[in-house]
Amino acid sequence: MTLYQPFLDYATSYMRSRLDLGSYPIPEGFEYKSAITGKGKHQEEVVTTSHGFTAPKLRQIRAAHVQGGQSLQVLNFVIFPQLNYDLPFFGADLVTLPGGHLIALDMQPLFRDDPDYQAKYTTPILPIFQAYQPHLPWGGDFPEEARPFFSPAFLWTRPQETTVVETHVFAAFKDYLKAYLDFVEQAEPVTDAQSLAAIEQAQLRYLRYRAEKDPARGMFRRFYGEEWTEEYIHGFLFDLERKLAECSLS
Ligand code: DBV
Repeated sequence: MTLYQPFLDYATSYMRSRLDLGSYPIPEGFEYKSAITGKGKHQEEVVTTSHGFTAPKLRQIRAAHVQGGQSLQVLNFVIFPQLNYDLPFFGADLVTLPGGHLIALDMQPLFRDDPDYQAKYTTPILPIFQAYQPHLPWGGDFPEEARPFFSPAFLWTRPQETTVVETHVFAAFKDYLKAYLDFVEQAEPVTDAQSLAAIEQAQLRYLRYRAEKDPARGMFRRFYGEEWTEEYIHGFLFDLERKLAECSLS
């Protein structure tokens, strides 16, 4: 069993218990990808698997799971709501590298600086965030340009110990996911044209930033090559622009 498999298993069965889950198409060649890295006795197989779902109100629920031995484990898990809901994104970036663990967990806001939006989608999460702060302190160094995409309840931490990931991080992950599905349950469709346009712009802003700055790009290119990586990023991980283009063609 690898470090983040229990997170993925939990999320899948928990979502199944609360949502009417359908499957989200994964383009050919991306469901399972393997490569051998390193030389001699340092050789290691790196496997990336992809997982995708949809649900009412949620356009794409997707995970990328990278397993490359003890010192390379990644679970990147994001939920993209339908464009007629003002829901935040659920974003989890759980990363284990030779230097240690790097954990990002948040309900990423569409409108970071709008007080009504904060009151609706951040204030209810703050008690959960605060409960974990003593165990999961601020991780330091963080790209300034990424700040607009995170809420004040952003859990960003770099635990040294794997047991911290298995206990506190796992518990926080469960609490955030539960709170997110509570938001989903309560969400009402947005119908006025101006709000719909603002949501689409905010989703595109987020998506373009993530596709452009994907911190995994270097790693994926090394393992699987440039062509596979770019297609993976734009055709699966952050695919909204492609999907919008397909709609307007058909
Ligand atoms: N990050 C992704 C995807 C990944 C992934 C799709 C499938 O968005 C993995 C894989 N994240 C990943 C890896 C690293 C990070 C780091 C492999 C380590 C990169 C390295 O050190 O080589 C949050 N993830 C990070 C970092 C941040 C995040 C801030 C540190 C990067 C740095 O220091 O420059 N999650 C990440 C982020 C957003 C987000 C920037 C922006 C909206 O949601």
